[in-house]
Amino acid sequence: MDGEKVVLRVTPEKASLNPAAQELIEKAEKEGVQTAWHRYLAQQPQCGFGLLGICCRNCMLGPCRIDPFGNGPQKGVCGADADTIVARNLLRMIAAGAAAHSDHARDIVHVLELVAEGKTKSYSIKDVEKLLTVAKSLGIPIDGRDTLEIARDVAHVLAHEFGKHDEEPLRLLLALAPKRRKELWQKIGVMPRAIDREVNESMHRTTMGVDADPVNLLLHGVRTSLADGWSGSMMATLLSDILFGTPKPIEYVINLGVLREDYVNIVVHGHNPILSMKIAEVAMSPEMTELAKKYGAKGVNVAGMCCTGNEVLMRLGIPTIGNTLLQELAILTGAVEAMIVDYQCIMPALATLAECYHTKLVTTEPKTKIPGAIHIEFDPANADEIAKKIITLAIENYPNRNNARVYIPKHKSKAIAGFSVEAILSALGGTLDPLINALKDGTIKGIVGVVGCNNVKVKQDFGLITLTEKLIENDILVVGTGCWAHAAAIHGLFSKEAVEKAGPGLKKVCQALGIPPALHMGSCVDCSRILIVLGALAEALGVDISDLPVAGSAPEWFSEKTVSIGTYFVASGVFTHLGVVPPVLGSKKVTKILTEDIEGVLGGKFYVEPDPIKAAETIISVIREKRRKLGWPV
Ligand code: SF4
Ligand code: MSK
Repeated sequence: MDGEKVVLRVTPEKASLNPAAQELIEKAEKEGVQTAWHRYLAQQPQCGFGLLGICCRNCMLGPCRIDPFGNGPQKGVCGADADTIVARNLLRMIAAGAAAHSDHARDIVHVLELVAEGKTKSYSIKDVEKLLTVAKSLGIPIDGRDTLEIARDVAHVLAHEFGKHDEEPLRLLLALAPKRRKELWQKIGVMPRAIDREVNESMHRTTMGVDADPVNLLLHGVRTSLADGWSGSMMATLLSDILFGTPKPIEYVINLGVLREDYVNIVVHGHNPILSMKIAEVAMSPEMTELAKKYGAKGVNVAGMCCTGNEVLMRLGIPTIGNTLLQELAILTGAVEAMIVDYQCIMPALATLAECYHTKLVTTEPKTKIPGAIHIEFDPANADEIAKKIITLAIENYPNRNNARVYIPKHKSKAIAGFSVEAILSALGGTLDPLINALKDGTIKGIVGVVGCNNVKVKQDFGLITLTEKLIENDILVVGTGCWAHAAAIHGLFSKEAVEKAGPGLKKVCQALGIPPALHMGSCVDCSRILIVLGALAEALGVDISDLPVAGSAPEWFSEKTVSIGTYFVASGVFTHLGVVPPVLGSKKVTKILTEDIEGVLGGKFYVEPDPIKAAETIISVIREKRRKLGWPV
């Protein structure tokens, strides 16, 4: 592997809480194959300057670094100090995360436009009602108009949001964010004007010789993140619902045990449903089943991975492997004929790993090419043909499987997902009132949104599950997205039986509504659904989001996208926990702003705590305090 021998040993029980992952890490060690856990060990010790955020290579006067102990240089060649460097680096992380979510949204806007203009037959409008709601909120006339005409207007208005030049706030944000928040953002000058503009300005401000004021830099980080949460990610969610259907409660099966020995296994990995929904649909066609039989398999089995897995399971109940640290382990089973990827969270290591087995790694996006992978460009105007071509490649690869090297762990769990805002409302009988009443009388103490990722620095799923269990045990409803959702499903928290782990109040509500105590709201862009719920609760109660007994948490985050999510949560007034320390400790000033001062301005702040139990206890006390201030029983 990579010309490197595996000399570092990973203890499976310490690496992951997931027994299926443990079995495959052991297989990796036996077969001399590296995983992210091995490469993490090989990286030790990781760069202390990087961890503290005090290295800068934004120009070639540098690279520069600040001595954290005060014995060496305290300024870069240009004179930037630790505060400036840390704030600039953080802003670049936010911008990258916002860019990822929003570029994903741009691709979906493009498909809606193709559909509206009759330029693709591969996609259609699945949720007309949602299209009309979105059109109305954007001020687009709907009466007596053809659906496709309305769709075209929606696509054009939203496409304009990326690059518009005026100073007006983003229209989706104006339509959907609660009044008090909008007034606050206006007052402090962080209203986002155009999605690309805020990302672009982040890059401009952080290049050498522009913005050196940490507060000014961080405020632009807030503005950029708002362009993501209340517009870019929001757009991705709304348009995915319009094109592929708004999720409803649906059952599915999850964990590495969903791979099937006698089927052609295709894993869809990445983020955008445009590719994965089409692969899932075409793979289930009789034509593809017949072809698979010709090659000796019983059929084609599509399994989801990471957030695109969430997209397909939320709408089709497609079996799912799970979260991001399982991506290499899926190939390690020796039973995956093809892994088909679009973008984000795809480890370049997959290509080398695929070569060790018979797996074909197929990249499909011009912006995601990986040396060693097969590149078949996906074109939404021609989606069915391309999907067929990719699936055929996988089927033809089935005879190359080396059965002697196949090991599929048995572990899999049943789960229930599909809790869009509409599905939650429908479970509540069409109005938020039952939830509001349960919050007010203390049957449910609060709501926490848990998001994002696994990180090799944390035992896989341990932070996510420990925190979630502690919260539900204390009558706090947990909602969430992304890789948290996969962990919660694998460890049984999305099953009906999970109510037994909930406190008495939450248990009563969940039993009455027939829902689990932790709700799967979708992929990482679907954190926008959490914003909608929070906004609706605040408006209904006549308070600000920052007054609500709610919090956010990312116990095992790694991605720049999570930095953007965390920032728009805080900007929306939410107390937000991070379980992995962000690279800001090199500046006392920036650390203090983010974890203390910002609360006085935005009503939310960051709180960093690696121990999930301590984090849950703090979140519980924050929720208790918010309830006390509202005059609700604590
Ligand atoms: Fe060094 Fe300043 Fe250039 Fe950064 S921008 S590398 S601190 S000289
Ligand atoms: S896939 S961003 S590891 S949640 Fe959205 Fe999972 Fe985090 Fe990627």
